[in-house]
Amino acid sequence: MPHPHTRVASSVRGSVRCIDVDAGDCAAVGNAIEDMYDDALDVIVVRGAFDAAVLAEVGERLDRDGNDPGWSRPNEKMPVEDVQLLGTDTPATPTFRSPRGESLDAYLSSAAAHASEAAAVFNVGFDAAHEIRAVLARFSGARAVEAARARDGRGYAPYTIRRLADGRQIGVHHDYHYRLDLYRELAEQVDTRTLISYVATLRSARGGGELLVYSATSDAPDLPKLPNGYSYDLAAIEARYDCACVATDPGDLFLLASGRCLHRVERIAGPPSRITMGGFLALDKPRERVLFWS
Ligand SMILES: O=C(O)CCC(=O)C(=O)O
Repeated sequence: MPHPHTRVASSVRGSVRCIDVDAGDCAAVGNAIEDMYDDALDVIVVRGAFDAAVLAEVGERLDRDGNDPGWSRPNEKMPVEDVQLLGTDTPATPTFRSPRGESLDAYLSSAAAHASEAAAVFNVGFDAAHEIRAVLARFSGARAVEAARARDGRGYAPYTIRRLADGRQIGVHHDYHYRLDLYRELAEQVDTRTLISYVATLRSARGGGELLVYSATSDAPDLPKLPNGYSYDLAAIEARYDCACVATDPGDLFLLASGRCLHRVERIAGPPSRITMGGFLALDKPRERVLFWS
């Protein structure tokens, strides 16, 4: 039974279940995270989830020429995917520098070393990790929301800030990352049926930058691949599957069942850059808490 707010896009094969709500009108979607886990919902877009003026001011400042607050570039080898990051130089995903991800120890050390760079972009009085926790709690079904911690107490990066400048994109992929070494402790703590991305916008691109979500899921046996046997064949995926297109403004948030749904970010055309802050979240195994990291 579709959720009452669900807009089901027209379907070639399957459909992307996407809800678009205003932050002031979220009461009916308070259990969205569990709905995503239960494969009843793929995307929720929340308009005005964060203070738009606060995030837009940071986005504008980060996009000024000559402002380098310490961006790391783990995909530098692949110019079209050259995302800039604050908050770690060792993200919790495969990168072109490290296609299998780094070790858990390298990930945790990087999160500790780079945390202050991300926090420092916000003015005093805006604690981004705290704000993210409060916003995610509105969709957690009254579960506690906590930043993930390793067994030895070290913290995972709660969020990263990401900049996609002119000509950059995020290619089609999904985020079922539990097999990576850096997930070995998280995989023991969380319900590994899926993984959810959370992304808030600080600055929108004028050309490109939309999130495109496909009805193609990571467990489908016959997803079209290129002859290299590794990369998805985007043209074939677009021909065969339904797609939902999500455009966001500063302050908007989306949650995406990214462990399951193939998705990508459209290539940026010209300035301004697209700047976001985000990461992943999951239910813990007893489904009592939500843990988030980036
Ligand atoms: O930046 C985005 O909109 C999407 C990021 C992404 O691909 C992900 O969270 O898996």
